[in-house]
Amino acid sequence: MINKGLIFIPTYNERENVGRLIDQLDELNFGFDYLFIDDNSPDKTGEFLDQLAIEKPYLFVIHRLKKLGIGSAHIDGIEWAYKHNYQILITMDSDFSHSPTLILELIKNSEIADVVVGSRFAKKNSLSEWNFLRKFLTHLGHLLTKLFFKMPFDATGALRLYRVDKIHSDCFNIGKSKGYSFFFESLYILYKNNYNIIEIAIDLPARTYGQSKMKFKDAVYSLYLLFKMVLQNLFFPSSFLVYQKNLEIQNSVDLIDEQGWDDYWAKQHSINNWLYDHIASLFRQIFIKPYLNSFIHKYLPKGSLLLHAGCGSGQVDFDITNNYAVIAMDFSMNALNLYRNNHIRIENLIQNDIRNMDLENESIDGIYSLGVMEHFEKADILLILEEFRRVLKNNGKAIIFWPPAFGLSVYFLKIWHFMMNKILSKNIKLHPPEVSLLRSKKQIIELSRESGFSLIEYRFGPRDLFTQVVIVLNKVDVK
Ligand SMILES: Nc1nc2c(ncn2[C@@H]2O[C@H](COP(=O)(O)OP(=O)(O)O)[C@@H](O)[C@H]2O)c(=O)[nH]1
Ligand SMILES: [Mg+2]
Repeated sequence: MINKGLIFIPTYNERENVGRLIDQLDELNFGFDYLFIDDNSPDKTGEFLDQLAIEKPYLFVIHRLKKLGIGSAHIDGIEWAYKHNYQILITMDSDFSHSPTLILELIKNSEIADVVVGSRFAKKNSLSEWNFLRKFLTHLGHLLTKLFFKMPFDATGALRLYRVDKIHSDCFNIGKSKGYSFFFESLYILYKNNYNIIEIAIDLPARTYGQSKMKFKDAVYSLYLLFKMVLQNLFFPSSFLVYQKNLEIQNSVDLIDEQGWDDYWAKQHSINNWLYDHIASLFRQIFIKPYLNSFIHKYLPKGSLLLHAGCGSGQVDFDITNNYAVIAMDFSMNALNLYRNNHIRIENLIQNDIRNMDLENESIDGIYSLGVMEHFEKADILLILEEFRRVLKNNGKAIIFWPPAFGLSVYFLKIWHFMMNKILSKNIKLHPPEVSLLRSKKQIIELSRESGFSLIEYRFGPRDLFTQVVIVLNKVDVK
């Protein structure tokens, strides 16, 4: 049951509107508190609100010294809602472009959603009173946020409901916007963090009194921020995540790191490897991630329990952790720390040698592993597959990405090493040695037979630019 709600409204020169708006809100009798943040409006909206507040103990007014922007007002309003432990927060404009009667519908939907947004695109002609330029900007904003963020919502409107009792408050601290771009930036962060967002259809009449505070420079900044966010998402996808700082890593103290993996993960951001890291990361985002997704979805039903064996920093399985219960396992604590920062849902984080895992027999539905096998000798690969077989349920799948000696990335790496070490005379080693690059399909058929798996798919193709062989093994009970 919701018993503590706040309606937040920013104001700048809205004296003609606020009195009537408050009357209408009072009439609807939601029993919510109201918070106004006024930026020292020259028309004395702030003083007028103070007068009303004398008789209305549920009306709060914050005065800021000067016009600091609509986004910054929303951020302050949201922070105030968290500080005063409201369960839900509704935000709207003061100019009657958001009808107070819509609030009821926002509240109705808050039972099933974390965020409810008013959408001007769900109905035809919802912007009929607006001028051409404004309609154009609104539609352009919608088109771009849909196209670049794959976010199907009206992301630039201010009529929203937030379940502050369910949303991590850091979601509102990592954005950069002070102005109108706050709306799409904040919604994208919520979307990326997997909060459940739903829309209600609204009409948006033009404001009653006064004029819009939106300036041309707001549109230009929004466009700039949008492209910046697209790039940021490609190169640093985790920067929008509010991660599970508190999730504990189950560690094994007696591991011996023969191959130097902890050092490898500690050095991730060293300056020498900077360019390589970014090219590799971009490649993983664009090619490997959707490729991996396609295999996982093909062979494993959503929601099943998966093991990511040798998870590293987990740059490619963000979508998977959101749709499956994933146990991430790695040798290196540094890798597991990075993994935790890159994901918002993780079933468990375990430091283990994948040749000897602390997991129950037949407890896992599927395993995936990328760029791991090539670092082990054949005897160890057999030990790994034996462990996979032990922990997988009958009919469980192991999906393995294994770079072959004839793959393009191997040539690329050779050239890179040559350039760095011979031409630039830098002594660079990008990762521990690859002792077992895959050689042939025959090798895999033999390996799966020796380890008691049946090979159900072997793929080498253009979708990842011929860099990985993907092997899908099925555990069949041979008893
Ligand atoms: N506190 C504060 N409120 C603002 C600021 N800019 C706009 N607003 C308020 O935000 C709401 C929406 O602004 P408006 O000018 O109607 O934007 P539009 O509807 O997008 O044209 C109104 O209630 C404004 O008074 C600002 O810099 N500070
Ligand atoms: Mg308006």
